[in-house]
Amino acid sequence: MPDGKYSVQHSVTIQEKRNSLKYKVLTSAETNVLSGKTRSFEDIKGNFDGLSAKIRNFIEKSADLCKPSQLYICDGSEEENTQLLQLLVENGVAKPIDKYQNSYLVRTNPADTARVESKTFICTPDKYTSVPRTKSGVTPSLGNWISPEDMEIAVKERFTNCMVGRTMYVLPFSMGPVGSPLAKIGIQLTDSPYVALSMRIMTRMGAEVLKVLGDDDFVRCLHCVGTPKSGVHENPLWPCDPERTIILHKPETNEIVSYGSGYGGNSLLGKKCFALRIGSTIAKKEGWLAEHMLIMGFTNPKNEKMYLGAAFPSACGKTNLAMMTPSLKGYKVECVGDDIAWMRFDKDGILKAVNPENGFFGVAPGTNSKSNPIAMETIKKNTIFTNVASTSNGGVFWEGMEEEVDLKETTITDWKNKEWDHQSNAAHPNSRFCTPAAQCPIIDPSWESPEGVPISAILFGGRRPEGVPLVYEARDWKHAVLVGASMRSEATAAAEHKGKMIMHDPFAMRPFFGYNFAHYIEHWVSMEKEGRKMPRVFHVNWFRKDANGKFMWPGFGENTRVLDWIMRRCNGEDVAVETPIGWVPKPGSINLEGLENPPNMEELTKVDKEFFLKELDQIEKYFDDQLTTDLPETMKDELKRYRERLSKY
Ligand code: O2Y
Ligand code: MN
Repeated sequence: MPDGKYSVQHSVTIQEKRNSLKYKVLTSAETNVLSGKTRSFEDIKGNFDGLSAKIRNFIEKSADLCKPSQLYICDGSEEENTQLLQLLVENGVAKPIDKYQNSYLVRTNPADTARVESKTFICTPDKYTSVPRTKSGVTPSLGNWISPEDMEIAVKERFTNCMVGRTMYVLPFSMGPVGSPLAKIGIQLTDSPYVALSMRIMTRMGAEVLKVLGDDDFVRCLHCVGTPKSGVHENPLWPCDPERTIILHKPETNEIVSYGSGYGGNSLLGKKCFALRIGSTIAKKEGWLAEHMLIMGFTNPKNEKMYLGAAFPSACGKTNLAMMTPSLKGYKVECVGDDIAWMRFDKDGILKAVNPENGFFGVAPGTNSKSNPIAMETIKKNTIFTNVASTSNGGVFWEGMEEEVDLKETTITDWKNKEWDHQSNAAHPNSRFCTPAAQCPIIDPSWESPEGVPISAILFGGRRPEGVPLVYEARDWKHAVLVGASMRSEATAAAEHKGKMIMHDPFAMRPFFGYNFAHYIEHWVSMEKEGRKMPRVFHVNWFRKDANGKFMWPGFGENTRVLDWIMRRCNGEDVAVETPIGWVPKPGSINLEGLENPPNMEELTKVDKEFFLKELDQIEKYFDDQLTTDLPETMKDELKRYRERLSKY
């Protein structure tokens, strides 16, 4: 056997240990209610027969396929949480982080550390329901389609007997406050106790959800960490099957099936899979919006408060903005959510938003007492850390925490469980904290309001080192849709490209569309209706650089100054001038009081005709390549008007 590899036999031994622990702690004759039927699992924790017929049917069908040895119906209780954490610690999967109360570190298999976009599919009978028609020879970049037949083959091939010797956990969860008219319910079946614990943080999970669900339908989520074809687990503490990882979504039946990865977006199925991909398909059918947006409250010194949603691509600082500490006196930020917004116009025509999540699954590296002191406070208890480094005095460490940890006094164990060499990454760049939102010191008092919070403004943004002003406001709703559809941001193109490129990421949803992006544009356009108060829409760019590569805008808490300008626009103040790209700040209208090095506002608000003509060429080429004939007429008209405005400028 090669060094560091274990046979299935070995992992079964660990499984047996796991089982024996579970039996000791959990099995009770009263809860093991089998109604005379032979089931494919031998042992049940929880009241199976108390579940609705639809849930029992889902479990039985899945268990027939996966053949788990135990079934564990999670109730979401504190005791259950403690037992599962104990199981992970005793098995060596989780390590307590003594410095923080009830917090743990888990290290994954290094081959399973991020979402895998290339293995994520939407399944519909007709391909173009899922993805747009692309130009021949162009690599499609707006999602992957799979046929129902191929999905069935993929599922059978991977899931048959995949849970033999394992426990199938049943997780009833609500996306959105339990019982809210904006919330939706899912049931996830998984063989990962780590996923069960994380879902308890990221969603409202447990018995109360079952009560609200009654006999109604739900989103069916099936997840298995998998076993490689060879039967050999690289690391039995983190079983996975990277080669055969697949994440499937079937909007027609509201089904999500995920195999091979225990990590984040691949396994916490309430998040990207449900709240965005399946969510966006439900939203289209029902006439609302499921978006990759933070939601925040912003209050000025006059005690006027507004809520806004902001869509930035992954890794553009959404969590930092959602928890921003304002640099200006008298302003206040309160956080409703850091990643996803479900928004619906109410009967009075006001756009209301809920955060469907219950926790933050934030990127750890770069988070520190300067960039996000609120997040640093939030994670001090009840947090599961994944792939961060640990310190010899019982704490955690990652890149960006150099000032917070005495590196001379402590030794660091890196994310691969080796003594840190101070050369390579101590924490994986995609390492995470998974922490309850309710612990956030600036959580908004209305964050769990069942009807949601009223949205006055929507922000689109990205990392644009060149050309794009600090802030501008869209002219009207159709123009706003074009601004969202044209979003671009600097990002690492792909693992094989070292440099950064300006990538298209429309609405920050490129990896998360649940259906054809062209139809998504039409859906956004259709939101504007008589009697509705449309939110004002802005584009922001904190990331402009000067000729020396230095950021031109101070960012972080100083973004208060931009939010203040946005609020004044929403209040109808005359603080903007019209340009072909939209409304930019009038000279002197952004408050720069107290800034030691006043930024070059002329440059930061300038609209460079040549730059935007080139940008428009890029956008038209992108639409032409990626949407071809699917591009809606409204967008064609909008592009035409935009070119005319630019030509005359
Ligand atoms: O890599 C993953 O599995 C997580 S991705 C993620 C997690 C939290 C919030 N946003 C994202 C994202 O990629 O947008
Ligand atoms: Mn995200």
